[in-house]
Amino acid sequence: MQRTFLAIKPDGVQRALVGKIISRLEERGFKLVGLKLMKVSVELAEKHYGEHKSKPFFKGLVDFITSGPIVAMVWEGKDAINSLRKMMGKTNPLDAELGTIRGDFAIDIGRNVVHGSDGPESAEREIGLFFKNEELIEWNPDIRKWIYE
Ligand code: DAT
Ligand code: MG
Repeated sequence: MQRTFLAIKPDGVQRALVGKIISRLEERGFKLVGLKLMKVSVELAEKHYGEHKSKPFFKGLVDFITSGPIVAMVWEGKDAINSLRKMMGKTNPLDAELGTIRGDFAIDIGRNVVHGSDGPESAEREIGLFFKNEELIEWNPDIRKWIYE
């Protein structure tokens, strides 16, 4: 089992897509272990997007992610990091397949609705940036045996 960080960005919250996005992940069978609505500080945004510091879109990205509430989540399941990236679709929504979150709900790269960790190191780092240990809940979904062999 693997954990990954997924956030619904301010555009997704403003567009009332929170329920739909969470439903997709729940219905697939992934387990929610952390969830909160929060405003991201500039400091946290700059840390979170640190790898993009030198990019021309960095300031716009930080302005955007701090512009309104986000829904920060940790999801758990088999191959969760890769699987959720696939469910999100490509970074540029116009290249994202239909059936993915970005492919179904977004058009512009700067308004692509969701963030998801892109590997084990970033997942660990991002979960640690957004959640305290005690905010991550250990629980056993009763439905589990119908999802995993
Ligand atoms: P992803 O969010 O798919 O992991 P990323 O880490 O490369 O993509 O970039 C982080 C975010 O920055 C992305 O969701 C949207 C924005 N972004 C990336 N490339 C961009 C570009 N060329 N122009 C504008 N915004 C961009
Ligand atoms: Mg990324």
